[in-house]
Amino acid sequence: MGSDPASVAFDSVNSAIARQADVLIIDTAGRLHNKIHLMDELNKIKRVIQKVIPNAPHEVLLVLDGSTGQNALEQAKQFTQTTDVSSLAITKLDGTAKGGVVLAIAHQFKIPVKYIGVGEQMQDLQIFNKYEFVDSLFRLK
Ligand SMILES: Nc1nc2c(ncn2[C@@H]2O[C@H](COP(=O)(O)OP(=O)(O)OP(=O)(O)O)[C@@H](O)[C@H]2O)c(=O)[nH]1
Ligand SMILES: [Mg+2]
Repeated sequence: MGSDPASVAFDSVNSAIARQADVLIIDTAGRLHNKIHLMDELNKIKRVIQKVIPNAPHEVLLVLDGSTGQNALEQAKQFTQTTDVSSLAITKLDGTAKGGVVLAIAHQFKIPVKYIGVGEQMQDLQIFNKYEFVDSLFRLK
């Protein structure tokens, strides 16, 4: 709390290497796409990580709230402009919105959707399966 996010990321990478960890997940919290300095900070985090591991980060997962419709699209647009997003997770597809936003985002950004969120429990974060997803869109109640 209160320290520079990039230096936290730097320490995390070094610590992961020291502990011989296989995976390090860096979760950048509360980053609104309309706060330019927070977006720029993402690139600083990336540069700092690359001082230790030149080809890192190996994956950049953008998590979007699917219940916000157009706003999710706008966020995807802003984030992909400033950051090399490699995959998407789209959450809150358990509400009344049937998740058509997934189609719009996948179509517009050509970035694979890896996970979907359909509730608040751990098992509700699911690996995205395009066939099951299309089926669920047309499933009659
Ligand atoms: N119904 C529903 N709730 C969800 C889903 N995914 C997350 N939530 C809830 O949404 C709230 C916010 O989730 P977080 O994971 O804290 O969101 P975040 O994107 O990490 O937020 P920041 O770290 O502040 O940027 C929590 O109460 C979650 O339980 C989902 O797929 N469906
Ligand atoms: Mg968070």
